[in-house]
Amino acid sequence: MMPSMARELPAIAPQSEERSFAEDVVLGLSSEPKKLPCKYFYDARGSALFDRITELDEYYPTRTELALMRAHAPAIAAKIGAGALVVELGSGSSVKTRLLLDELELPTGYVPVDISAEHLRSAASSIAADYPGLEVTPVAADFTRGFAIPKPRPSTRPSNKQPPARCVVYFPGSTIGNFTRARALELLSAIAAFVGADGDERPGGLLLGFDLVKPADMLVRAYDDAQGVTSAFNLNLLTRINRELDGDFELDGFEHRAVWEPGPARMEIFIRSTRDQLVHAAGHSYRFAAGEDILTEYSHKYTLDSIRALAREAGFERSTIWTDPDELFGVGLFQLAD
Ligand code: SAH
Ligand code: AVI
Repeated sequence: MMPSMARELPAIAPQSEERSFAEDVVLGLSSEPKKLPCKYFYDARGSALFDRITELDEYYPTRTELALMRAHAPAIAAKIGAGALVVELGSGSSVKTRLLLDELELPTGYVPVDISAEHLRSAASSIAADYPGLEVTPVAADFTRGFAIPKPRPSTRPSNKQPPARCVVYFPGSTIGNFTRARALELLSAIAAFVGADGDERPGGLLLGFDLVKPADMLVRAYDDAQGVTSAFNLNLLTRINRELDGDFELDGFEHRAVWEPGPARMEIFIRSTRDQLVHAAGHSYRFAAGEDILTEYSHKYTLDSIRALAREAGFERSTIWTDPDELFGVGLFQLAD
């Protein structure tokens, strides 16, 4: 049960889907075609590899979103208003968050939420050290399964001692793209309910980073870089299965593959078996044919119209979107009606 003073983001996955890593691996590798949920990329090494991806020349999303935040954080903060409680989903290293916190007027607290517990703790400590007076409450959770957050302690609130004026969910990085449209709609609808909870002085909003549709060659380069960092990030999932689930994947029998699918407007990321082989993990065995794929990730790309339509369907009636001159990436502030 959630504590009485908590705000709760409900689970977007049905209870029946609350599976452990072992259960997801057995189910996914026994399916036809084989697949694994991308949230399992993020063990400590996976989070470190993702941070290296964000610095690659080919991976335009991070530097473009950072530039958008540098340019527009003052306008975003003015629209959000004073005394906001910032809840960040998939906070990772919390780098972009600093640009937002630097501009917000008297934020009531910062709640980074991430599945990668060790990485989260270190990013949260670093924010707490650099923003004295800001209450930082990390929550190590799978945000698709719902989680509760404590309300900030009265002593750290702005001097008027009022409860948070509004809750803002920050969801940067285009992590929304890793969900199918149906799941993205469920998640955004849950966020709309979360930020519009009763008792707030004014409804809050969602600050969302999303990646835009662009030519295939640029997309494929971003997900199949020359140094092989994205390949290492993808194949690390097999290393994690070997370590945590007593697996015997031979890494030299698998390769990374990144494909642009224009119909659903998404990158599809696979691990391909390069030979016929039998692999064991989590107490089961799995037969792979040469050329057989495991789907490990979708990364959906939006248009300005498609993201506005998704947000509207989720209940956000007002939207302000900022993009870079080349329209590579977008940052949108989606708000409920006053
Ligand atoms: N926000 C950062 C990191 C994006 S990478 C940025 O913009 O650069 C995606 C992040 O989401 C990772 O830190 C990963 O651990 C986290 N994540 C992925 N799926 C998650 C889930 N289901 N629940 C919680 N965190 C998740
Ligand atoms: C976290 N997520 C938004 C990244 C993306 O671009 O879809 C994960 C990633 N996968 C491969 N490279 C980066």
